[in-house]
Amino acid sequence: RPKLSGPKLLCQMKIQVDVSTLTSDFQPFSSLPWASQLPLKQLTSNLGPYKSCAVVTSAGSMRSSGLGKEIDSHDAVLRFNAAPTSGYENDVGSKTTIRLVNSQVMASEAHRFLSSSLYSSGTLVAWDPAPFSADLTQWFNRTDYPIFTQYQRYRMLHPMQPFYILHPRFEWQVWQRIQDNMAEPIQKNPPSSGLLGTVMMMSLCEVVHVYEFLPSRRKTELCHYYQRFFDAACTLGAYHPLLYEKNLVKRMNQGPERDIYTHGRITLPGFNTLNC
Ligand code: NCC
Repeated sequence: RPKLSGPKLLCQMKIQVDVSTLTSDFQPFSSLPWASQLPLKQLTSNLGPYKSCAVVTSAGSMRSSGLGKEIDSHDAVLRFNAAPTSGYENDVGSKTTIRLVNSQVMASEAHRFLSSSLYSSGTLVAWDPAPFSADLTQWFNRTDYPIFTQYQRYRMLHPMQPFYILHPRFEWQVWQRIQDNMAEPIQKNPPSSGLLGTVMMMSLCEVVHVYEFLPSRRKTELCHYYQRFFDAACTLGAYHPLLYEKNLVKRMNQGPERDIYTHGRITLPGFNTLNC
């Protein structure tokens, strides 16, 4: 299989991936009593467009980065799961425009998803590892974690906060982009929140800076910047095809190579700026 160049990969991503979210008119949800809790419109029609966006991974190498000011200077900032800003402002900034959470975080007692103030600012977006078919009814009957129960509960408690659920088709379309551009078969698990969020921001922003997805010179086995837990698998992947995701992002990077080493920074163009 020929290796596609960066611009070709970017165009594939733009054309073959549809950043869609669930709306209240989708079957099987439309016939359920809580359908009206789902947004009426797509995330991409309600949010943005933003000029510049920052995607802040939760990597341990964010620690002592001093990137906080730079991150906050973007028009929109995306964070993941339980990643805090309080106490880490100097390294990760304090602005949170969107938070992308996986269904495990929504469901596990430890994360106190329903009650912690960590989740209650900005726009929430959730996703769940769905069956490969991406069929909504099949998924609804067999979610990985109880994403819909938790969604309904959360919406009751925070009815005014915008809260989207990614369409399972999206995660598998991104997965397919990785697989089609790798020589070997990759594990059939969805991409990490990091890559899903990056592609989502490319559909909302003119330019996207991703921090510490490709580790800088601060690379460490510290899993998260906010926890004293060490595991190289956080950076290299186990369940998620993380190493392949990173390879793909490296090929799409339009910023200088040096930015990775010094700032852990990748520069990606928004889909709307691409002429494919
Ligand atoms: O760790 P996690 O991700 O919340 O990190 C968010 C994204 O940052 C990138 N990352 C993180 C750490 C690191 N050392 N290097 C990185 O590049 C990745 O792109 C990652 O997606 C997830 O993807 O949702 C994940 O969530 C955790 C966990 O569920 C939550 O943190 C809540 O505790 C998963 N860990 C486990 O299941 C144990 C992780 O595999 C992926």
